Amino acid sequence: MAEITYDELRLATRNHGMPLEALRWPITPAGLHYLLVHYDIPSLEEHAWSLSISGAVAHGLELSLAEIRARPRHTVTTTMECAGNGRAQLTPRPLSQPWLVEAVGTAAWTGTQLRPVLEEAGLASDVRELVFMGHDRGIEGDVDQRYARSLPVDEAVGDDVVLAYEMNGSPLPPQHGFPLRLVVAGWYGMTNVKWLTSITAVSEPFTGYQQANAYRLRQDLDDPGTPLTRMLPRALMAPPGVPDFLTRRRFVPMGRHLLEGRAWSGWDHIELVEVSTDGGATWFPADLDEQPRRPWTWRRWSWVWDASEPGERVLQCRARDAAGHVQPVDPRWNAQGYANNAVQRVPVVVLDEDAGRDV
Ligand SMILES: Nc1nc2c(c(=O)[nH]1)N[C@H]1C(S)=C(S)[C@@H](COP(=O)(O)O)O[C@H]1N2
Ligand SMILES: [Mo]
Repeated sequence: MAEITYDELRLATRNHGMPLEALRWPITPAGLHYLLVHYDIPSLEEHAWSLSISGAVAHGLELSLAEIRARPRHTVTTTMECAGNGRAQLTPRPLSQPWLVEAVGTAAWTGTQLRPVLEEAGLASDVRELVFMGHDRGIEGDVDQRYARSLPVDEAVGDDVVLAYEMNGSPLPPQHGFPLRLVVAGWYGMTNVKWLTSITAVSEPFTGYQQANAYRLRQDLDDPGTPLTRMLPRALMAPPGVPDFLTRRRFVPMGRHLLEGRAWSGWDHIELVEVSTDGGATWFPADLDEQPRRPWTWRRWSWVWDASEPGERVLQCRARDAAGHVQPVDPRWNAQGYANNAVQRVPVVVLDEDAGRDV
């Protein structure tokens, strides 16, 4: 891999991935959940904040946090993954937050469903999209902007679209969107607008930067491309054994090892996870735990590996969802480095402990 730039390093130290050993938890503790913040984390105070719902609606609404909390509670447990996850493994590497595979986490988001709020506001019959705007402001692609994304109406009224004020049972931490964020279960991370301050009903497609320039699959920047929506399937493994501090290369003793991890897709439930211990020449179906109630909550898999010979191995895992999406072995390149769900590779050294080194 070409050396990362200073700008990428600075982004990588502000934002962080989920350490892969956290795949062992069904719900990712807040501090281990990945984090992606385009600009600065705003310091918002509950009493000085409100959510406005306006645009092509019969009744504009202005809701305080107390009013939102007084509405019926709804929790969605969803795996959330940044659309740029896997970007750093593309060649040439699109310059942005240089994710390897760790830009993921699963949290229980509690708030109130968006649909009844929209019903109360009364959407005009020609409304096509809802625009969700965050409080955070910055400059990107020479455009001074507040972070904003839109959703088509038929997606916005889905059961698992929530105005969330809690993460894993506690108020949202500042970095994850305090006091309120949008959560659209199953969609790539960028959809889940943090520090939400306004929702605007519009009858024309929204052309803001994060919609029309970013988060599109395209081969070059002149190509309008197609917008990213739901997460493609991915299986990840909690790397076995112990790591070397600097290289993160893994060391395991000879013998049997439980390989385990989780797999998810925003399209449908995971129906197959396969494991390879010989660099992809042969694949074995893993055991799958029960799929959680919703397809977009990751599903645990496990498989016992008998490491019978010393030497170097490459462990891999790959998932297929019930909609037929699979993971490619080699990354598929696109200009901004999105949706790279190529198969994870975990190099491991199997040690013959009788021959010396003890782990
Ligand atoms: N207001 C706002 N919302 C945002 C972002 C942001 O920078 N500002 N980043 C988006 C992106 S790209 C991702 S991947 C997710 C990350 O959510 P998390 O940091 O809670 O994991 O938030 C999304 N929502
Ligand atoms: Mo993201």
